[in-house]
Amino acid sequence: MKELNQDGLSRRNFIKFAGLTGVSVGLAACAIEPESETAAQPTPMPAGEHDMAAAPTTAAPTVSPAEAAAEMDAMHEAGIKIFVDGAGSNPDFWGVPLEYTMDGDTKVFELTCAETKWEVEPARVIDAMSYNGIVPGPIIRVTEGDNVRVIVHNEMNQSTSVHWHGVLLPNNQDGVPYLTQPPIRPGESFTYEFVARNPGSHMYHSHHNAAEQVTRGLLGAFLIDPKDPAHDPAFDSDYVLVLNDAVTGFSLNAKSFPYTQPIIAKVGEKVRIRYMNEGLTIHPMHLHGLEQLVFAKDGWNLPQPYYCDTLNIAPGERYDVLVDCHTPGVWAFHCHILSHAESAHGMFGMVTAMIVNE
Ligand SMILES: [Cu+2]
Repeated sequence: MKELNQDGLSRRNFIKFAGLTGVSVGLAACAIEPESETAAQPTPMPAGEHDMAAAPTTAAPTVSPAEAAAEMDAMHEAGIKIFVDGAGSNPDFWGVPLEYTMDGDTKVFELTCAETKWEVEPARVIDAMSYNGIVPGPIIRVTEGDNVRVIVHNEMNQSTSVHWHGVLLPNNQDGVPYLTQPPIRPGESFTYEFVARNPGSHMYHSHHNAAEQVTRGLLGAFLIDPKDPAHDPAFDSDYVLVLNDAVTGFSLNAKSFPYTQPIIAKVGEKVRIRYMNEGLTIHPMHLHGLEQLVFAKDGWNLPQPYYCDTLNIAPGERYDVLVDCHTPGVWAFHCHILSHAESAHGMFGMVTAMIVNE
């Protein structure tokens, strides 16, 4: 009997993954290659199939409502256990800084675009496009007033370009093929150069076949620190949270719950979170138990910061928030379009937590 239940569980887990990637396909139907693993999945699972009590199989004996409820609970619990056990195990989740060299007074960065595999979660490895082999790409961080040079190498089978989203720069550095530059063809390199004028949380991403290239992973954070630290409110820790969907599925920093990482803080700390939406749809990010002070939009500090618990982040938008960790506990933190975060099989996708320790 026990063995049959375990079989049933793994079968349903398989259905879960198929169903989730099916949702992604719905969002990105025009953006992905028919032969990709994601596209090969069926259409979204009908709502009724999420209902454990309504999902008998010919091989399994009849499951009582009580057994079905217990099985659903067990799947939820199993996901939470993976998340809690994995807390702190993947510091790279929060971004890898891109090293630079100096050429005179210019900071020189290098990015290589390549087609790679990316594990959104162990059961789902996507055909990604990446900068320097990771999704999101490495964090480029400079200071207001810096001279910046970024050399981009294209090792992919498609042409590409890099757009510096939100950064004020000369038109010919804006990265839009045929509008401001030729595309960077396979095997070619292109050098961008500009002065980092406007401090704030910006992004860099492909601006060529972008619905495919960005949702497959050609994206990253471009942070310009202000010359005067008093420009921003004081904070103890600083996190970039990239929202994505379509090819990566509903993901935070290109990982899906329970393989996301929690923010871990101490009571009294002030945590800065930089939201960036690189997906194709809006994501309202909801933090339990702690208010979010929104102090910047698209890199521009707000004249009147405001508090909220749920912050709508549209594609292309960035928001900077400050969280005062005044109450200890494990606070759920997730997209509040519930189908991006939870099913009868447990939480998935755009879910993490903020752990505030005493
Ligand atoms: Cu969402």
